Formats: sequence, structure tokens, C-alpha cells
Amino acid sequence: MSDQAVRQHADQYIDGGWRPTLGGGALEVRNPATEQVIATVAAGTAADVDAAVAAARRAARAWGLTTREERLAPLGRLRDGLAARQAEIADTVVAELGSPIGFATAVQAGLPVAIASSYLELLAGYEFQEKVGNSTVYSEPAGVVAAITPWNYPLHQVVAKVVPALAAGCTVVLKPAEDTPLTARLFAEVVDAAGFPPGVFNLVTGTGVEAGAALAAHPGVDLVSFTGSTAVGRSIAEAAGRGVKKVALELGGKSANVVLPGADLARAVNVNAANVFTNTGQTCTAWTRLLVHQDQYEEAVAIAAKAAEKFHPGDPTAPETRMGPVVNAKQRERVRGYIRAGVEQGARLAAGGADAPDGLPTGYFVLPTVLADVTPEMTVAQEEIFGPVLSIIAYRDEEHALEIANGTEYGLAGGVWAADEQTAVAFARRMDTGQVDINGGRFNPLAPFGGYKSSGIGRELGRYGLEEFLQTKSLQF
Ligand code: TXE
Repeated sequence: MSDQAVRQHADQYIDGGWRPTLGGGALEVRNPATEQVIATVAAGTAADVDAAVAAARRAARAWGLTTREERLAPLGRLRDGLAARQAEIADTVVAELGSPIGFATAVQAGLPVAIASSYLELLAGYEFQEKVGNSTVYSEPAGVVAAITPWNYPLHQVVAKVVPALAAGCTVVLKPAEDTPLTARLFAEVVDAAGFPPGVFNLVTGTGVEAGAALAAHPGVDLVSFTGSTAVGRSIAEAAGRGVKKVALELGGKSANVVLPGADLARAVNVNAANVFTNTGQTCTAWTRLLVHQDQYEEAVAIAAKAAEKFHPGDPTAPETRMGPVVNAKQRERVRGYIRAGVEQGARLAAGGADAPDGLPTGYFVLPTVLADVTPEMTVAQEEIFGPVLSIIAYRDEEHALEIANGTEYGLAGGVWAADEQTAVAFARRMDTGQVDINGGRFNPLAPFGGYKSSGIGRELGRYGLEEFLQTKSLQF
């Protein structure tokens, strides 16, 4: 790609318009499949964050007092705008994240429209006021929200925070991940066209250490909603604690998929492979640990290794590609480092490995990897890898499976497969995790999403997601 093709965006969306960054710096955006710089965006500074928070603060009172109908109208146009621009959104996610076009269209562009629709329905029916004895209790907006989002689902992560925040009557400053600011800019264009009052939504692009940290610690922010690494989540929680701000954290995961004896092993393993290789393993809920009974162990390994073949990485713009690159060079090295660590600690490579895939000399590609003979204490069984790596662990009996499943610092998601639902539910109820799919499950946008233990604080989606952005006031009579 020639230099002329590199789009330069020096502005940010603040106070209802596109304004030049006060700092003047720029961040490069790279296509992970080609390693080429495709655009630059404004590197927002603390001064940009100040301007955005000030705008959000000015808008907060009036927006917080709007009726639900006054919020439903622009939110409906926002949802329709996202739906109308799905093809462009998918292309942008392909370009800056490397998602295969099929997945980018169906999930990266499609899911946020469904999530926005679910919040429109909730807002239409939500009771913001109730009588409790001699009191009236009002659910009021939390105020100015800082939304800090990661790159793995660039639009979904934005929509899952910004839409419920706006629905609740909050105003928002969004700081998206530095790897995927173009999708966030597109979102801001859609918000702009939807006709919200100035300052209700603001976008500051920039690095985490500069723009992100300034936003999380800003005294003008009432609530910080963050999705990202557990390490950064801890620092955000500390800053929020000092400022006595509300905080919602969606952090890492090391989810276990447990196949109990009597379950459909082939289906459970194939679904697990698709779950972990889709989006190149860059999904916080990914079932990165497959737990199978020791008597079925080799059979499971063989099925998983065969399933991995279907995810050989390739050009994300090609319709037949099922797995693209990881997001950047740092993540590629990190993921390959974990694969090497696994092998050094005694895991067996049943598929993939740390080598570059054949035929792909450029791009941040990693092979779909299946590690067998993994034991619960190995690094690959404890730490979030965030790449296409499935670790298969043998268990002796149900108690042993439960001990392994619960034996990490995380607790975000999981799966249980059993011959009957009752057995699966009984097991799932003992898992220290926020969400469990029974025999494969089906995604439900109204179900709460969030973590136990170090996977986070608070919930997204559905009524639970809306309520994160509310606080209560009671009037006594
Ligand atoms: O995350 P970061 P990275 C995990 C996953 C991955 C690892 C590193 O294991 O391998 O994190 O990814 C902003 N103050 N997840 O480095 O740094 C940053 O700009 C305020 C899991 O990309 O946590 C971006 O907008 N903000 C995860 C956001 O935080 C800061 C999704 C996330 O980036 C900041 C992504 C700071 N000091 C990564 N430092 C999930 N739960 O889905 C960074 N940021």
C-alpha cells in the first residue's frame, strides 16, 4: 500500500463535533495481515481528555433529565445507523483487527446491532421509579462515564458500554484501544448522525498510558467501565477507589469446558475448537481449557487436532478464511511464547506450534494449536494466552474436574456437557464463574455477562448491564 493510501485523522469527536487534537501527535494503525500502516489517528493527551470530560459534564444534567422517549429516538437512529453501515464496519474490522470477512460481517458488525436493539427494548419497558413503603425510589443516571475498550471485538465492546450508558441517561467519553480506533471513529460518525445533544458522547483516541490513564483518574468522571487486561483493570480500580468512582471491570478469563462422561464427546470437542480458534482465540470467554475424562482423553485429543486443521490461518479478506492473524506483533510473540512454555513444561503438541504458518511470510499469524498432556499447574493452564491455543487436561472424576475448573484466578465463562441437563446444571452451579453454557448453549443478549474472581466486577448486557449505569435516590414522604 502506498503512502498516499494512509488516511490521516488528526481529529477527535468532542462536544458534538470533530476537533483537532490539542496534543498534535499521531498513532499508527496497522493491518495485522499485511503489517502495513493503513491510517493514523490522533494521539489524544490529558488536555483532550479534559476537554471531552468537560463537554460530557456540561451535557450530563440535561441529558440525565430527559424522558425515556427523548433518549429512545436518537438511540433508535444510532441502532439503525449501525445496521445501515454494517458492510463498512466489517471491512474496517477486517483491516484493523484481521477478522475474517465472514466473521466480521456476522459477528463483529452484526452482534452490536442486536445488542443495541436489546437495549432499546429494555429502555422502553424499564421502571425507573418505584414505591417502597413511604418512599419513592428513583433510578438515576450515574453521571459522566469513562468507557475504555479493547480491540478484540472493537464495535461490540463499544456498544456494550456506550449504548446502555446513554440509555441510562449518562454521558460518555470513550477511549478505544489503540489497535482499533477506526471502528470507534465510525461509531462516532453514526452517533453524530443520530443527533444526540453536544457532549452526550465524546471520543478520544490515544494510548492507554496517556489518554486512558488520564480518563480513568479524571475527577470529572463518575463511573469507569473498562474491558481489558487484569493488570490494567487493577490500576483502574485503584484510581477509581481513590476518586470514589463506580467501576465496572470486564477482565481476562481462563474458561474451562468440562465434558462429563456420557456427553456427546465429538460435538463437545468440535464446538470447543471452533470456540477457541474463532477470532484467533482473542475472546475473553474462550474455552481455552478442555477438561475430559482420562478414559476418553486420546479420543478427544485426536478430534481436537483434526478440528484445528480447518482453522489454518489465511487472508482475512478471503471468504473461505476461518482464522486470521492476531492483532499485533506483540501479541504474536506473547502467544508463541506461551506455546513454547507449554512444550518446555511437558505439554505435547497435538496440532500447531510456535512456528510461522507455511505460505504466510508477512502478517501476525499463529498456527491453531492444540496442547495435550497439559496439567493444571502449567503456565498454559493458568494464564490467559489470548491466542488460538487449546489446552486439553485429563480428569479422574467429577470432583477432580471441578477442582481443575475452579483452580485458576479467573472465573468468566465455561461450558458443561453431560448426558442430561440436570447433571450439567448441578456441575455448573458449583463452578466459580459468571456464565456457563450447557451442552453448547446459545448466546442470549439479555443474559448477564461478567466475571467472578479476578475476571472482573459488575455485569454487561441485559437489565444487569443497564443497571451498572444507574444509581438510586429515595425520597421519603
Ligand atoms: O490490553 P490492555 P492489551 C488481555 C489479553 C491480552 C492482554 C493484553 O490477555 O493478551 O490483555 O492486551 C487501555 N490506564 N485482554 O495490552 O492494555 C488500552 O489503551 C487506562 C483481555 O491490548 O488492558 C485499551 O484501550 N487505560 C481483554 C484497553 O485499556 C489503559 C481484551 C485494553 O488494553 C491503560 C483485551 C492504563 N494504564 C486484552 N493501559 C478482554 N477482557 O476481553 C492500557 N489501557
